[in-house]
Amino acid sequence: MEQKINEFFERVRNAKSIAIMGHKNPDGDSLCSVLALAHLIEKNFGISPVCLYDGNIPDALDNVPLRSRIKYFERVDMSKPFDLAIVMDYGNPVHIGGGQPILDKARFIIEIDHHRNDNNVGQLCINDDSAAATAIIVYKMMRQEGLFMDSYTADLLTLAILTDTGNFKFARSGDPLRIVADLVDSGVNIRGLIELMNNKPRKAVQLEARTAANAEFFYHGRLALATVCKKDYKYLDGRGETVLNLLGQIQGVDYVVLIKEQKPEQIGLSIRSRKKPIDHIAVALGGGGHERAAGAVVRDTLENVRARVLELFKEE
Ligand SMILES: [Mn+2]
Repeated sequence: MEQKINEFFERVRNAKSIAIMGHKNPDGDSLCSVLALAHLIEKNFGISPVCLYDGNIPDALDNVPLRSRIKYFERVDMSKPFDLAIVMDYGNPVHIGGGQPILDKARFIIEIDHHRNDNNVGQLCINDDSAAATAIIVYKMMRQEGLFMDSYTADLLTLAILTDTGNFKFARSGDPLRIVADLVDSGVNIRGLIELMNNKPRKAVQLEARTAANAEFFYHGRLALATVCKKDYKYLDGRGETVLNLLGQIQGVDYVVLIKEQKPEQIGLSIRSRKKPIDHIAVALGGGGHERAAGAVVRDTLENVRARVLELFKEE
């Protein structure tokens, strides 16, 4: 790892153009890790990376520091290849989305990720699936290299760790807490950052509440299944984490699945487990993720996907 990080900074020093992107439909870790790394590179190496995204950025992330420096991928000049393309937090090549042509042309590709992934796209991979967020890897890279960190970087790294660990709930080691403790000592205000993200449209929160209220329960109440249909999907802000959290608080519920009809015959799934790993279920549906928080996108009808989910959970 140490050597890979050295190689990373060597390549950054020699690059004249850098593009950084996260996964499609960015979440807090994806967006903030991209911005934190770009800002670190700019402040420490004097080169300003282009930050790219594809899909929708949730309104809850509108107030993230430096949010305005991230560009929609279609607005980037594709005529010249980038010396370095850095993909972060992407998990699976399908999540690169519209950024793929940039990778195809780039002179060198680096990935920085904390998802389990056997299908790497990077020529240099700084991956650690024991890290609770991609931002944890960025923090370690920053410290190893002895980089200067300002309050933007500290806020962005904290936001990324808070969102991906569900405010530390999913921490599997002391790392996220130790790192955020260090960031707080350097001036980060956790409460202020959480308040920054309370920025969802009213319709989004109302939809989340309604979706949770209409959930169905299977297998003696161990599986909670909630559905967002096509006409409501446009109001959903992000993945529907609030729905997953609410249903996961119910006595006896071990698994929560949120089914989202993104388009006719394009169904997004978010799967959470309070006990056993369930990432194999996401993999069986063509997706992936973490042991207890995974997802997939399936090209099929809502009814068929729902039936497959119920079938897969029969064994659990
Ligand atoms: Mn992440």
